[in-house]
Amino acid sequence: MRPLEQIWPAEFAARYREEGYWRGETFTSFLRARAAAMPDRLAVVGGERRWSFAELEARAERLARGLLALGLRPGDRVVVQLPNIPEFLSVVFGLFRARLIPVYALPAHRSVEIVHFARTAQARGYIVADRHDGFDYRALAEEVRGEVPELAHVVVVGEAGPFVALDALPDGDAATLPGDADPSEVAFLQISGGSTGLSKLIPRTHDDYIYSFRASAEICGLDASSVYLAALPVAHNFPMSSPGVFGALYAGSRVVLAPSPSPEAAFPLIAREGVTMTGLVPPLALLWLQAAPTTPHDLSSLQVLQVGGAKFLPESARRVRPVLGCTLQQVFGMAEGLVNYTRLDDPEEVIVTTQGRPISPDDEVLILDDEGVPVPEGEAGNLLTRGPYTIRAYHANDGANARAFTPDGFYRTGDVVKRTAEGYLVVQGRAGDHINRAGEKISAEEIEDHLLGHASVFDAAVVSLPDDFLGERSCAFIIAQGERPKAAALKAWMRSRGLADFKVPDQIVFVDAFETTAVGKVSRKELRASLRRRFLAQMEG
Ligand code: OOB
Repeated sequence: MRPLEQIWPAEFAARYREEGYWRGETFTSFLRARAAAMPDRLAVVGGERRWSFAELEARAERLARGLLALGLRPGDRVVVQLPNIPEFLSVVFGLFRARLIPVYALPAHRSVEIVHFARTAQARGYIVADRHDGFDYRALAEEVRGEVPELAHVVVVGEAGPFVALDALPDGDAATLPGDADPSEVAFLQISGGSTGLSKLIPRTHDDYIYSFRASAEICGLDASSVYLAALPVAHNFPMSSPGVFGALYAGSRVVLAPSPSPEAAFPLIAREGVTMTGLVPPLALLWLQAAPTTPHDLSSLQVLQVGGAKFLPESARRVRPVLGCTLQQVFGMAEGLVNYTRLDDPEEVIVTTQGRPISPDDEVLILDDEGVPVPEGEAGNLLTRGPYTIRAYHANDGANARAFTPDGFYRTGDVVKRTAEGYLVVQGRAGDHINRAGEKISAEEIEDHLLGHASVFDAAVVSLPDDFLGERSCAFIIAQGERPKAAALKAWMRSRGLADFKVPDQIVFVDAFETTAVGKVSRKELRASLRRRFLAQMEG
């Protein structure tokens, strides 16, 4: 396997530095600077804990020493699977301090996903919470370690069981701490939405990622008086860096971590902490719009509500200002890089009808037809992009790299967009076959592969169907062999395989056969499209 790298050609790297996008900062250097400049200012609030910038830095430093004393070595990959608790931040800053490389897993991931991340990243460590949302991550860690013995060190926030407690890490020696990272080094691996097959690993450098959240914090108007609520799981790129918890800390703002994005959990926190900004996926924004008019909690501190991860329809977008009394900001981004924002002072019509424009003047955007020719202004086409914070390659995945990147380094996003005369993007849909279920991306292919592992499944095709609440839900069309299994039993079987819950098909439809053409089997893509079309036509009929 190649070493962890993310290489921009020299002339691009030189330009990005010259333009001042890449400033040579690292996660460790920026936290150190904030802790020195504003040691006592409150940085992180979660549960009963309230940590200042100085305390966050001191905790990160202690963890860095402890993790090295445990036997991890700079450069090792460590899968981090933590919910929205303050330790998420002390742990990742601790990893950065020790030059360990976090691999961010979502709390919803289960053994199938974690084993895949651990193997692909060749991870040696795994950091989990003891329990969260009724699930025991120590049991998951035992299962994963059964399959990936190289995962030598499991560290648990809370009751450790058979593993090492975060609070009981050995006392390492400060002299063992490495010097600060080279800012052009890969700082962590993020998880791709998984457009085809299993999730890919996205290597992001200090230079490129810090630029993306520093510029995001500016666009979003964050400063030391701002209070950012992380409502979505912080391991996701949106609440992590758009501007997310990192952009907020960079700007000297306070980060408040919500245990859940539900109105019941988030509204009291908004009132208590004076939250000024937060980000949601569309289905949650709808729930908030429904709950806000009758809530006893004072939401008047909220100035900006960001919505992104999936398309927010204009009818819903229009309700944000009247109902919540704050500005809507649409966010269209991807873990691979490019992030677009509507600007806070844009006309309301632009805010409700577009998904914003790129962060950087050096974000290059191409909108091409299927032959690779630019479409006329205002028409829909495939979005490709290249720029100072968009990756040039996935980690150790030549096949995906050949498909996802052009020879001159543009990333094929798979999204179909239009561009307005003012340069704002309007998302129309996408070319690929993934399901965007409330912002969680599900690869049709990955789910089909699992279904084919069931003895009673002869063939399966997974498609997205429109859903009033989720935006899209997943539907598996299945040809059974032998007796048709019960849909509920099939779903339970999928879960028992160790697949994240959000990937289990919402709906299962048994069919006798799939279409074939005279030349044999149609492509999976056409098959999915035609099953979807016929099913929707039947529903309407
Ligand atoms: C965010 O990142 P990912 O990596 O989970 O998913 C990226 C994909 C995009 O390619 C697009 O298909 C879809 O999610 N998407 C949207 C959208 N925002 C993301 N589709 C329509 N409208 C939007 N506003 O989802 C992500 C990363 C950073 C910031 C925000 C979202």
